[in-house]
Amino acid sequence: MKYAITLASFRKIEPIEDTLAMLAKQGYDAIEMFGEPSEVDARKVLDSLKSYSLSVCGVTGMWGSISSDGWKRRLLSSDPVITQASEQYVIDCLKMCNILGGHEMNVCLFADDIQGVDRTHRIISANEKEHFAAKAVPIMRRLSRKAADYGIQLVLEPLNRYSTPYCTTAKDAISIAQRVESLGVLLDTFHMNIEEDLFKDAIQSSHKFLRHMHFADNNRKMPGFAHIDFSTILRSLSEIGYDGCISFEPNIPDGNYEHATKYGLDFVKRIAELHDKSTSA
Ligand code: LER
Ligand code: MN
Repeated sequence: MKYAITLASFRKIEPIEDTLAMLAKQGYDAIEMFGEPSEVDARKVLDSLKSYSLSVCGVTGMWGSISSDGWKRRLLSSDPVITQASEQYVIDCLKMCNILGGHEMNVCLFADDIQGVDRTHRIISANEKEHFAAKAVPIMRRLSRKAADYGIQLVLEPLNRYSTPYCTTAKDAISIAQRVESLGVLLDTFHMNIEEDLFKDAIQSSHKFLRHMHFADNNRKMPGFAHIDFSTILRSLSEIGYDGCISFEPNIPDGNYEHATKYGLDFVKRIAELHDKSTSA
């Protein structure tokens, strides 16, 4: 298993080089570069990565409110200027990913803001979901082909309803991935905890498409700091023979991440090793 972490989590804390030095010391294998190509000097980062023997698994798309420009990134907007800019955004990220030697980029589906919905229990009907899924298919086909030119696979990530309601479950993502050649799925434990019935079922049903995992606890802290059952998740991943990255995606509200990133990584590694021992015994 390869253990990675999203650099977006550290973006506001310190220069990238300092984060890389710490993560390498703590035992991470790889990073996910944040998808802000105009802010990243990819060749400089590549030099630092080499000196710390860290690799890049891919790029985290900065969709939605995680970035000040996120609102512009709406692949399902009804405004063609916005959709074209959003597709160009993915292409710019693919170019950066390619320079960094990464092989994946996540896509999350946003459309225009829905007026008049209950923002607390935001859900859309199955018919509306299918309408947006059908709209997503040709876009994802175009972008997946472009990604393949760079040796990169796009992975569709369901988010939770409070972020965007168009693709919120493994089932939603699979329904699109089945219609797009070479599109994979990324499952994120934080979002799954809100939207899925069972972690185990969501993982098992995704086995043909699952290429990447984001790990965070139910409060977006590192695993082991709240109450998601990572043992069940890791057992389910082992049962489907998952061999992709486990990439941590924590929120780090203050600069003191050293204990959390080390504790969370060791916590997950310990559980994974226990499962490995019990399956090989
Ligand atoms: C956002 O909540 C998220 O999970 C990210 O992976 C989006 O790129
Ligand atoms: Mn995620």
